[in-house]
Amino acid sequence: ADKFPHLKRDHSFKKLSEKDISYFKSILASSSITQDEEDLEIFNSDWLRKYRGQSKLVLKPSSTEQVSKILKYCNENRLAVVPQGGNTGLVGKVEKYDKEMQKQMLHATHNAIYFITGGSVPVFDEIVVSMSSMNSIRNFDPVSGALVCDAGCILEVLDKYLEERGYIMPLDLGAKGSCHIGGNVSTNAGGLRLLRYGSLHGTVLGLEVVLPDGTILDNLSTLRKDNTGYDLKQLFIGAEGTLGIVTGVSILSPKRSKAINVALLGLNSFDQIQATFKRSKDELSEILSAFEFWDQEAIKLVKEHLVAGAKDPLQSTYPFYVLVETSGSNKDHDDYKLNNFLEGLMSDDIVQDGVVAQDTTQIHNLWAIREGIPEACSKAGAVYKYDISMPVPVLYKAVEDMKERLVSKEVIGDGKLFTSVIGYGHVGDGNLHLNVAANEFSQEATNLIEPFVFEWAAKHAGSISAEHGLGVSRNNHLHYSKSPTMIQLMIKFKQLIDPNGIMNPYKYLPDV
Ligand code: FAD
Ligand code: S2G
Ligand code: ZN
Repeated sequence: ADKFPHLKRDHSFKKLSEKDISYFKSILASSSITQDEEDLEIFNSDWLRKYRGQSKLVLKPSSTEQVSKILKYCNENRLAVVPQGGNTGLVGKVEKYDKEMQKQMLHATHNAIYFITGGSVPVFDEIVVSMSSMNSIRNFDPVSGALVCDAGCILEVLDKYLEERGYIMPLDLGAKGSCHIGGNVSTNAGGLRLLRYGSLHGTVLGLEVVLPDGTILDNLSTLRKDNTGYDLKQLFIGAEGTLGIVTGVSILSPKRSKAINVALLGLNSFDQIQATFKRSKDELSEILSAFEFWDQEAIKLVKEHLVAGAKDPLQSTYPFYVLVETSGSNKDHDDYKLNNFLEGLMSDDIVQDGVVAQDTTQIHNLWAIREGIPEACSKAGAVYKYDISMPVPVLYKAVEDMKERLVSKEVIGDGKLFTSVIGYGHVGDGNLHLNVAANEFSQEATNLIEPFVFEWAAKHAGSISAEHGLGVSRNNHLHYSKSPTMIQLMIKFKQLIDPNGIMNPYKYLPDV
């Protein structure tokens, strides 16, 4: 809480008592209860080990019924709760660090400085309900591809399970090795495959959710069509644990394509990226499965920090790079289409250079460059991260306008507050990851970027959070992307479903 001085502990929430602990001990195995200070550490802090909650208790239920009993008790006793998945959620709050602290953190974990919400970390002494013990796969239908599993299943584990059966998870994130499908659903995660398979609002067929009063909402349908009444599951997709705990997920998994191709292109301008993107939709359309971009600052950092051992096969720094992936059923057909596409781009001088991966190792290496960018950025020092969406034509203008602003104020460059402005992201989703690297975090630096970046998004009909959600850092900026009418309706929903406000308090909606 010291990190968010504007937040005060809500005293309508009771403090944990021995009576509470003995109740939890009566319904959970002792191995599902963590009270030891040391052991609490990992649940009380995010990837950075920088942001600390003060939870005195972590519960790890192993069944939906146990989750139901926990919430029923917490609701009746006004005990606040934070659901936790893989604890990789990203909606950060810039903190003031001293240089020493920064250095430690670079190696704290994953070498990554992610300004992580604490969306999944307590702000005060909320009870953490970790879903890590609910990680069973319940059912898979090899005809439809419908997978039903516990919310605590790790995304990569599910993808491997499906791979053995010729199917694929319809989402892929850099955090796949740690994040849970329940956390993905709760943050409505987008990621690298959204262009091909769409959002979780489309691929999730049903959810099992425990409401704040302990009611179990069993909507674990595997039907592709069910038009009977309000589509209630949609409310919980992206709710970030503020309306209940997702305990089960039913998701439609597509067939895994046999023929995968990946090409890396070097280009001179963002206009050329747009022209390439439009052509890829014409010429690769049904086999296009990813279209990611990054700029020269990004590749410079990846090379500088040799992240993921990534090497730049194009051997020179173009102003822009594009990674195009196709996924189809016939390698010869796809090779023909992709080569045609690339030849056309080269002969029309839209692309300066290009390389097509010749085998799975080269495919992995090209993806390693893209997936290594966040980590490389974090090694650039103190990185302010903004995950914004806007119409594709202005996608890179956000980077240019930010750079121009910092140059005009003479605050970027050697010995200045900021060192670089970096742009990368999911072109097809109109989703830019704008990173502003500073020498250190300070209110002065923050004030130079915020609210400018939020105003910019609003002015360009964009969103202040494309895929990472709100957490504790975007909730008070929600008005840049949602009208007062919509925010009021969200508050009404929250009050209806969670009248005692015990679910993940202090986050997601504006502070009252
Ligand atoms: P946590 O971080 O544990 O929780 C996230 C939120 O969901 C919290 O508010 C928590 O309270 C809530 N929650 C978690 N589980 C449940 C549950 N079962 N029921 C109710 N509420 C729950 N995101 C993207 O969208 N696209 C990307 O490309 C992407 N790449 C990433 C790359 C890296 C390296 C990292 C670290 C993160 C990335 N992310 C990306 C962020 C992504 O949103 C999260 O990693 C992931 O979706 C959250 O899953 P988790 O299990 O870690 O959830
Ligand atoms: C991505 C991951 C985190 C970040 O790489 O697509 O969503 O913003 C991001 O660097
Ligand atoms: Zn992303």
